[in-house]
Amino acid sequence: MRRRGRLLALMTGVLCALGAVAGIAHADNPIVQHVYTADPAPLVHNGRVYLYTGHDEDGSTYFTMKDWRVWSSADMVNWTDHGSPMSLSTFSWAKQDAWAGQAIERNGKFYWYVPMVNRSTGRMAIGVGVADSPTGPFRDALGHPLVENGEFDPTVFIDDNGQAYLYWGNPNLWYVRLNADMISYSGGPTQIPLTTAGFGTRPNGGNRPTLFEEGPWVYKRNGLYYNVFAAKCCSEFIAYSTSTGPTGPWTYRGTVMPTQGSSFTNHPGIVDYKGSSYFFYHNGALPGGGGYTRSVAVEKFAYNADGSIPTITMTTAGPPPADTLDPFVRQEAETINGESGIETEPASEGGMNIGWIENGDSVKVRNVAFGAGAKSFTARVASASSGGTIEVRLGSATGTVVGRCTVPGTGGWQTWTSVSCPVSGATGTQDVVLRFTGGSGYLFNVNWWQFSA
Ligand code: FUB
Repeated sequence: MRRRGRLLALMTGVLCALGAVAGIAHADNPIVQHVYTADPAPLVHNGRVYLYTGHDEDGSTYFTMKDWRVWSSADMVNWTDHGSPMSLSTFSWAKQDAWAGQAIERNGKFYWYVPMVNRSTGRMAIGVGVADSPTGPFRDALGHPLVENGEFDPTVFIDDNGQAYLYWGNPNLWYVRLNADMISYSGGPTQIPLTTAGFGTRPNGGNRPTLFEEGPWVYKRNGLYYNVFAAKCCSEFIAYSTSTGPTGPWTYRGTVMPTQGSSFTNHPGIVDYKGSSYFFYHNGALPGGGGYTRSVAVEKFAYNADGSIPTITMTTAGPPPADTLDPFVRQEAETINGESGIETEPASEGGMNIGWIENGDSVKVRNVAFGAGAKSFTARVASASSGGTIEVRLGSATGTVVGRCTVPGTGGWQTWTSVSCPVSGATGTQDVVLRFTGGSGYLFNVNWWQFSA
């Protein structure tokens, strides 16, 4: 993951072109800026949205994907990096291609359905990881594929009566009825007829007459079943169909997101969260980005009165904050709205920390509710070098400095200590930038931070 030199150089070029100052991007999309992400699958659980993604390797020239990633947010603008709790190595039978999946909760367990190439057959198969927490760690629930027919892109859905369904497919579209244990099924895989009435007409379709390509996302809202999918190839756009039942017949309803965004694939994920609806997708918007180096993004939208989905276009601004961020409770340093130059890694104290910090790097968090004001700032830090300084700035990386904390050398990159410094002038609701300064080379790591009132 230490691709910072290359990405930072690219980032610098783009930021200069945008006229940005001090190296931090003022856009909320893509959601994640320090690694490439693809194939978003959001899940709302206990008041938080968890986002399950794939991970495109740096410099990839194919869908070279070895692990999956988890992110979460309470406000849709600041996203916490939970690292990689599931990878190809979780599945002893998997050879390659950690492609698009989806996670769901049932009875306190989290089931993550993912496609991979089965090393003994050479075909795409769908496995299921299981965990006791939405952030894992996930283990192989079965020790073998749940289902295998050479097709991929599983989406999972539990109907109101408790019947769960797994759908997947490219070039066809399949489903099975999952049993209540979520790791077995009744009956066999069943093909959903791909009719042009159900899935639209592909121009010059040949042996793929309908628009359905891959990436189905099936859910139910106000009694209507939705199947949102990647349409046509290539480049793809996002389209949808609806039905009065979970297995059809489907009626084609049109475009959700037109072809846009420097990636020839796209992939949908939809949730309702804190009273609004959100559409997740991917594009090639990061520096160095493209069809094999993609990034996940999100837009807020509202259903039309008849339940139809409006046409949604990609933005760099993303959605407005769905909530404020509380600075008076511990916040993970890897909870990020925007960054410049940092990477993340597992922290010895648990969770992740930010690292590979050099002079001038920064992390931004949005919509921080200071209220009447903060008096001090504490950060959990570690440094195998001689440390540096954390500047606490308001608004941007060139904004007013309201606090300055000195970070000492601690004798190791995972040898943690807490440092505190006074803060003055941080009141109301503000964006906050932690800007890191010091000498040359890597300065220090940060695990978490917190203000006191
Ligand atoms: O990420 C690999 C593949 O690209 C996914 O499985 C498809 O949906 C497409 O996004």
